[in-house]
Parts: sequence; structure tokens; C-alpha cells
Amino acid sequence: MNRRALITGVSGQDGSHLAELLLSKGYEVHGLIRRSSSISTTRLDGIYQGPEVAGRSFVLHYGDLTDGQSLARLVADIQPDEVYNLGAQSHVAVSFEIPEFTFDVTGQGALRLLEAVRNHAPAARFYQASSSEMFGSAPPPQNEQTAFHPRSPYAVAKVAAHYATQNYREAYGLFACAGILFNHEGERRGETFVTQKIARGAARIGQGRQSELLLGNLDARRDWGHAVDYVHAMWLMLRADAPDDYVIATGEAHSVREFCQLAFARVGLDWERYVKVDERYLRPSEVDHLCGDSTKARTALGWQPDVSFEQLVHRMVDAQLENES
Ligand code: NAP
Ligand code: F7E
Repeated sequence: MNRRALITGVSGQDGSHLAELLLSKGYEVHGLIRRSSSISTTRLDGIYQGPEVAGRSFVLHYGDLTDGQSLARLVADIQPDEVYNLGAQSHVAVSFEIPEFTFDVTGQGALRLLEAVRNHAPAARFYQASSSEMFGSAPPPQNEQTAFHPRSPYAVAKVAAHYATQNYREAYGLFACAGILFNHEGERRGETFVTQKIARGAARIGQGRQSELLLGNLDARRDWGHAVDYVHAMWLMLRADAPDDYVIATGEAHSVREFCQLAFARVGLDWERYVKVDERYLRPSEVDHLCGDSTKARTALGWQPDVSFEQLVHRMVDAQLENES
């Protein structure tokens, strides 16, 4: 029998890569999507199977992390072997604008899904998408022992979801793991995250379609990896003998400024001529420096990233150049 997985956030960057990975391993994959007035499943175009496909291995279901009943029904009906909770209002800056909604989806949503698993599929293995944002202003390098100091409503919600995951493991014996993933990007990254904004801006400016790029804090430092490497780590965590939490990171941090320099150099331009700082993109409280120590995952899971920082920047800019042509 094929293993069966349920993925929330399947239409997002990570969800689409994870669905592809699991399908390639012979899983039957079920994905949760929200109803939207316009199509939100373009990242899934390559794997979509309509209801007319007999014995399909990829099935989308309507549901929402704010609707506990829909989650309970889906978990009860699907009886997944593995549940990956990737759904979230995942934009840090936006979380300052819609904190209640962010907490409902990103924090309480995880609790609703854990409750659905506990009640309807307690043997399922559960993955929670925790985040390096939980470390906030804790100095680098950050690892599993580092105390959290969240700096945004998004990060506060992720801390709540993280502790809920640990609590369901301890209280009910669920095989529940939290992956504390540092920033990971790629060709499918949403357009308002800084890396894609820069990749797209550099490509468009290089093609003469845009004249300048407005950004916020250029000094922020992040440990940026590639999403394909990181979804592999999620899958590895659920293969371990016992549930645990792991930091996933490259161990290298770069500033937003360095990302700009490499991205514009890819199209033969000097970034300083085109990038302008606009205070509207500054955050009420910022996370200055994230750099992860993923020794535990490398040792216990045998995980390591393949894509370097330079390769990541080049792949993102090249994809944007193709999009725009
Ligand atoms: P993403 O591209 O923003 O995808 C988020 C997904 O969540 C989308 O499929 C979105 O659906 C879905 N979603 C939003 N609200 C929902 C709701 N109310 N009910 C159900 N689904 C909902 O995020 P990502 O970069 O793939 O990240 C995946 C997960 O990892 C997120 O939980 C994120 O917070 C976390 N994380 C990301 C990073 C990173 O660097 N990428 C690092 C650490 C942790 P729509 O398509 O309909 O909007
Ligand atoms: O910002 C600075 C900004 O929005 C990175 C999410 O996936 O990773 C992501 O959160 C840095 C910040 O990602 C702009 O102030 C400068 O310091 O790309 P970002 P993030 O906030 O790190 C974590 C791990 C997650 O879990 C989240 O879900 O870049 N920055 N200028 C800017 N950021 C944006 N978005 N736009 C700018 O114009």
C-alpha cells in the first residue's frame, strides 16, 4: 500500500515542492486549498490531476486552517499516514497589519490540525513548519537550545504552534516533529518576499522594464537556502525512529545588500544605481541577524543543503529573466 500524506499550504512554495517530492516517492498526496476568486494553484500545474483521472495520486480538497470542522472531517476521511502543516499567513511584515488573522491561521490553525490528528488519525506522523523567526533577536548562531525572542505577530504565532506541537507529542504520544527552518527561497518564492522582489527587480531593470527598486532594511542578515533542499529535510524528520525538533539551515548568513549586489551583477548592473530605501518597507520591530546551526539535523538525519547562496541568487534571477521574456 502506498503511503498517504495530507499537506496544508500545498499551493505555497514549500507545499508544491513537497507534493512533488512525495509523489516521486510513490505517495498518495492530498492537499488542502482555500477557495479563492482567482486561481491560486499555479505552482501545482505540473502535478495537477483532475477528478476525471482514474486512481489519481494527487487530490486537492477545499478546507481552511481557521475551520476546525473541515480539518477534522478531512483527517477522518483521508486517514493519512503523514500530515505536513505548511499552511500559514507567512508574511512577517503583513502580520503587523493583520495580527489577529495571522494568529488564527498560523498559531491556532496548527492546534486545530493537531486536535484533528489526535482525534481521528492518532498514528499519523505530524510535521509542523516552525520558523527561525521564532529566534527573533536571539544572537546567532541559533540552534535547538536557543531561547525564542519573537519580534512579530507572525513569530509569536509560530512559537505558539511550536509549543502546541511539543505538547501534543508529550501529552498524547503523537509522532509530532517541528522543523525550525531558516529562510528558504527559490524560483517559486512569493513576489513580496525580499529575495524574489530583488530577483524580479534586477531582471526587469536589466530588461529596461523598470527603473528602480524600493526596499526597506538593507542591513538585515539571513541564512538563505533553497526550498527543494528544505522540503527534503521535512520528509527526513518523519522517517526518524522518534519524533523530535530540528534546525534546518545552511550556516551562512548574508545581508539584503549582498543579495542585491549578486542579483544585479547577474544582469551586468551595479545595484547601487537602482536600489532605493523606502521607509514604508521598514518593520515596527526587525530581526537583524539569523544564522542557523543545523548540526543536529546533519548528524541525526544525514541532511545537508546542495544549493549555495550564489547558485540560489543566480537561479532566481535567471527564472525571472525567463518569465519576463
Ligand atoms: P507560502 O508560499 O506563503 O505558502 C503558504 C500556504 O499557506 C499557501 O498555500 C496558502 O494558501 C496557505 N494558507 C494561507 N492561509 C491559509 C488558511 N487560512 N488555511 C489554509 N491554508 C492557508 O509559504 P512557504 O514559504 O511555502 O512556507 C511554508 C510554511 O513554512 C509556512 O507555514 C511558513 O510560515 C513556514 N516557513 C517558511 C519559511 C521560508 O523561508 N519559506 C521558513 C520557515 C518557516 P494560498 O495559496 O491560498 O494563499
Ligand atoms: O524579509 C528585509 C526585511 O520578507 C527578509 C518568511 O518566509 O522567512 C521569511 O520571513 C529581510 C527582513 O523574509 C524588504 O526587513 C528589506 O529583514 O523576505 P522577507 P522574513 O521576514 O525573513 C522566515 C524564516 C519565515 O518563516 C517567513 O514565513 O529582508 N527587507 N527590504 C525586506 N523584506 C521584504 N519582504 N520586502 C522589502 O522590500
